[in-house]
Amino acid sequence: MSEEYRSMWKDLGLDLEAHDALLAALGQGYKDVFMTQENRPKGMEYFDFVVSQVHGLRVKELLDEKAAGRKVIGSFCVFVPEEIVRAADATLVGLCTGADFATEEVEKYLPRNTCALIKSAFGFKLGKVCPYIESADMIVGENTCDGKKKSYETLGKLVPNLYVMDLPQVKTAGGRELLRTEYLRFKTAVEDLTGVKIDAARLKKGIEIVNNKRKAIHRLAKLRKADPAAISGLDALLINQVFFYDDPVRFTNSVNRICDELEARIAKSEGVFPKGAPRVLLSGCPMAVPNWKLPWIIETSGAVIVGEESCVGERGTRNLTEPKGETVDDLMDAIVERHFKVDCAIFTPNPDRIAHVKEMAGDYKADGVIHYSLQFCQPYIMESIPVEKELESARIPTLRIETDYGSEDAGQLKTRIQAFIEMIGSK
Ligand code: BJ8
Repeated sequence: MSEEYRSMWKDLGLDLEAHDALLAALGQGYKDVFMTQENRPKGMEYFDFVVSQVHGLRVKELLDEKAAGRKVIGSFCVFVPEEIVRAADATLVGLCTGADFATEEVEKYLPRNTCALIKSAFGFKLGKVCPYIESADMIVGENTCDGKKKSYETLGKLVPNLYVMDLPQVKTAGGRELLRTEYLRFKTAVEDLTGVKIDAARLKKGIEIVNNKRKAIHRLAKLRKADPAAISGLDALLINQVFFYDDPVRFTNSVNRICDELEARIAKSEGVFPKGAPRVLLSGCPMAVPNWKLPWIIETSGAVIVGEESCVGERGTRNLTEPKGETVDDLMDAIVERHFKVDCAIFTPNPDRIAHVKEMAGDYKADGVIHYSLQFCQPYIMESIPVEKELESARIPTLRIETDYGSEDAGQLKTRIQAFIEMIGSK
């Protein structure tokens, strides 16, 4: 990395030595997982570049935006409405939560049996290795699972600019009203931060930009129904991960470009896996960069992942915000309506998610479903049992996995997954 970037990281207060070690590990992990795949679509070069520049050029772009008077907002959850952030000419970035870092230090603040995703957010902050958390003008936490909401009480003492959004846990009229109240409060907070008054025209523009990004992802998802698969699940997951931090318009164009290429591949029956390879749907907790362990094990065991029922995947992107109405009130209602459909496991009861997993398994012609929960994630671990029951009653084989970000269980996971793939492949 250039001297320019090193001084940028220094100015942000990063620990350069720790940061070098993180980048080296990330680079090596990326090479091992992504560069060993064969016949990748050419359009993946763009996403490879974005990942290689995740702490470089992209951070510089954000700092340039800040220098021009725009604001950067960091978030940990798909309930934070990007439409509102864009409407104020600000940029929303997903904060790093996909790798262990500074674990010893983290466990001085959080119990050991906290999920890896929450620990990771703390590790990047405490280890001083995340340029996004350091450059954000506002960090949004949300009251979702117990782990996250209690951890924000502590995170608020470590970062000066934490804003906590309350969220409903039931899909009732009262739940919807709470979401609406909180989105209006968030809109005011974003206006105060940016000094931009959000009017209907700005909201419409914000909705359009974010919807276009989601539509491009829908196009990609549809192309994954092909057999042979034109793109690996790993590469498709990577695109879904980049969704959270790339420039939205550039991202949309890049996804559409790779979709053109995939359409041409499908027309020629060209695939990255042989026709008839076992097809797996992944369902469960979100997988943030660089959490690629499980998909890598699955795809190096001969199966192709054809979809992700996850917030880094279809749960996060499947619904569009209908740009209905001409007033700020109408458009805010549309944003509430859209996000109220997100079927995160923090909701109780949560029948929509179970129905969606089943629907996706059918749509993507999955031979089996692998349900992935992070250890200590009560909402998804609890929900994995009714998900499995429902799928098994529909004769869809299901494997429940609980894991973390470490590599210690990789051998054991490989054995279980290979057996599962063999079973679904022989059906
Ligand atoms: S809308 S899934 S992004 S909350 S893995 S921290 S649930 S203990 S991430 Fe999520 Fe928003 Fe829901 Fe999606 Fe808690 Fe589980 Fe950890 Fe989790």
